[in-house]
Amino acid sequence: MLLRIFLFGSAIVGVLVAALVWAVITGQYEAAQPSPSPSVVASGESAASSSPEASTAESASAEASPSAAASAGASGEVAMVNILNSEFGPDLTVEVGTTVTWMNADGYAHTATQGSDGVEAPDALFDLQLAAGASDSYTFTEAGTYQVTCTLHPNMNMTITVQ
Ligand SMILES: [Cu+2]
Repeated sequence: MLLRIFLFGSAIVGVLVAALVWAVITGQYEAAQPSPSPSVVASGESAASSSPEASTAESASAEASPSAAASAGASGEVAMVNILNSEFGPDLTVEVGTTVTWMNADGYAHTATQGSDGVEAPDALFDLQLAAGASDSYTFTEAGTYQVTCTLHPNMNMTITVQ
């Protein structure tokens, strides 16, 4: 009996995770859609943006697009960090007020935590728990240099410069 309950629960969790992953993927795809010219080149970019690495560049270059600005709220810009193969990817330089979203494209958990070498800073402003396929955001409201690490993988580090 307990085993049956456990199996049933596992199935429900599996469906929920699949739905979440799908929602994230679809959301990203739509966000990347408003391309100025639907030419052959643009459709090529859209196809490429379905790959996790390309979506980082797409989001970074899409800061002038209306939908990207709208999702950030009041005058804030947005930036995306795509976590893949236990790497944050390139360091970022953003404007004050930018909302940075970390998207975990790996099949296992990460964190995006203010700190370095897997250690959370004593006064950390953010400690985002990112399950497989999950994303979460932090809005940088003050200029400065922010070290970001994953408390589960100490070799995962990046720097965000806010100016
Ligand atoms: Cu990690």
